[in-house]
Amino acid sequence: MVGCWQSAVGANALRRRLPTVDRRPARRGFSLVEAAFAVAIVGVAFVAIMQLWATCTQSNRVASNTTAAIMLASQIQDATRPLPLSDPASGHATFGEEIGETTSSYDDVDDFNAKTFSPPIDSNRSAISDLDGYTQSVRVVPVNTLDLDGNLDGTAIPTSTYTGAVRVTVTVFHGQTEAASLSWIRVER
Ligand SMILES: [Ca+2]
Repeated sequence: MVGCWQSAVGANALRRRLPTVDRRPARRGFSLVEAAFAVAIVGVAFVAIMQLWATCTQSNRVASNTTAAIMLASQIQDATRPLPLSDPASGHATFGEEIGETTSSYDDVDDFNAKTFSPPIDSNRSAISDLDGYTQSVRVVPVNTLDLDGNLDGTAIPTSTYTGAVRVTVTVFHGQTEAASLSWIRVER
């Protein structure tokens, strides 16, 4: 019995002296290749995000320019809306502004023909200096009341022909780039 007790004591002492075995998996760092792959993936993602951001910014800028241009075309439409097709003094004798007329004194629709406004003007014909990067270009052509889609290029019906109707087209440029165009028909009231 004594021998057995001594043997048990010896085994316990030996167990205490032995190092504990860590059975968890050994930790391993990233290799250089793995790190390089990670950097490459992050780089590609960063470039893609930057390209997407640039595209969105460009799209927003174009949309903003188009909105401003449509508004400026509408200003010409509003400016000409109350005007007759014939000059109150000279009638149909002149297609375009009469001698001595200026933007503020235009009194019929075709006075606006072949005019450009830069800075653009509002419906009261006042310059909009805040939008001086835009230009309104106006064209007025006569149209046949039975063919309102005709004379698109303005050559089929000479401006000396009074038809009782005109097509007004306003093209708005932002810098040198066309940003919007608006056309409408006006008939003699
Ligand atoms: Ca006039």
